[in-house]
Amino acid sequence: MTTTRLRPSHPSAPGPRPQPRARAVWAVPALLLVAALSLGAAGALLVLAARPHGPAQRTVVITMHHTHFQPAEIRVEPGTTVRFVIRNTDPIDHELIVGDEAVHQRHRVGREERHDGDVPGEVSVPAGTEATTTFRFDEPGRVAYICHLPGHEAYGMVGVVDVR
Ligand SMILES: [Cu+2]
Repeated sequence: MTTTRLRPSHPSAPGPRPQPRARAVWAVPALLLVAALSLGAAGALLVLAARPHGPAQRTVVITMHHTHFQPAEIRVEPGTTVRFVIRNTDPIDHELIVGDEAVHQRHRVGREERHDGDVPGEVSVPAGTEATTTFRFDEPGRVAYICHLPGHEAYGMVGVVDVR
């Protein structure tokens, strides 16, 4: 954009008048301003197109305390990917399993000792530790999260994600 014209070596030699150069200096910021405004509008349109129903990603902190989930109910919009950060403040181990009824039934009768986060929405949380797992909620409805260690569901270690 900037063009530098070589001046004659002698300072008093006749050359171009300063007037046209001053105009060019003004033109540069004006063009940059227009470019910035255009990019801003385009950026806003891109964000709107990518998020038709609000934020698509969310972090939810869940505390395990006295063999209960806090909170025991959260609400998300369909299409949201939730990153669960789960803090076990109890002196005993817990787990968080989120999924449909078939998933929960499988965990009620199965004997999987550990969930190290390979499966989305299934994670063990040893006593006094914190773990994370990510799960995407696509369809409207109610999706449970449950601790399936023996006796914990019956004791009330159950929560629900209200997707709507
Ligand atoms: Cu538990």
